[in-house]
Amino acid sequence: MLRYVTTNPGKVREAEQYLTDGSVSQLDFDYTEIQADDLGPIAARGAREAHRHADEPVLVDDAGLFIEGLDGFPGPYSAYVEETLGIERVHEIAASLDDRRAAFRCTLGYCDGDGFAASPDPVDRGERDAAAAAGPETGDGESGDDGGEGDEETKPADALPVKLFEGYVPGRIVSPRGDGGFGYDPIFEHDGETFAEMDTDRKNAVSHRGRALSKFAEWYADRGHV
Ligand code: ITT
Ligand code: NA
Repeated sequence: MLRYVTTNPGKVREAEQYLTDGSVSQLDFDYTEIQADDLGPIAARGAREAHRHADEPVLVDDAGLFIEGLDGFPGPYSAYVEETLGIERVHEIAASLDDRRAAFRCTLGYCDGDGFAASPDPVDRGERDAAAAAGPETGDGESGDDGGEGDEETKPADALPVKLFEGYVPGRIVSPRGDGGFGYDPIFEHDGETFAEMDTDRKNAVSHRGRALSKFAEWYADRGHV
């Protein structure tokens, strides 16, 4: 059973469209989010931790809002900033900027504890695409995320490979509109609509999470999973 690891029910609603075969279920587990500039190392560490916790194949989902005029802030700190400042304040800050362009990014981290051994063909097209999209953090022997903190470093499980899948969507920060979605959706406009004005299908068709999930779903199916 594949576990989609998140504490966020909004993410689950979106992921359900891609993980529909009945062999996937949410694991409500709050893995440690290490401090890092990129989402990749956070997702990789989280995937290993969640796999150790669940002892099942896991998919973690780390996302963030990156505002151009703030050099990418809040980025990996998006959850903390949403809790502390709130999205209205984030909008106010962005409204004072000349450049209100922003992007959502999502990084999925998959870890099954056996190096993806289920695959009949380890170098299939999906894996190459994901590797190209996810850059040097991707794939077997993924490294660079371990800053040397904590005793987990020395456990063999830390060498577990994690496969990363990334999704990105450009947009701009606007005053809040709409009541769908979750998180920063009301202040993120793409193609004239905020994400909170879109239903789940429409958001998935263009969103960071939708793109990452469709890459994952293609790769997962290519490896012989239903
Ligand atoms: P988990 O870590 O348990 O999955 P979370 O909500 O803390 O849940 P993240 O750390 O990935 O998830 O979220 C970072 C922040 O970005 C958080 O404030 C979310 O509400 C927000 N966020 C993530 N995806 C989003 C989306 O598609 N639309 C709007 N906001 C989003
Ligand atoms: Na989180």
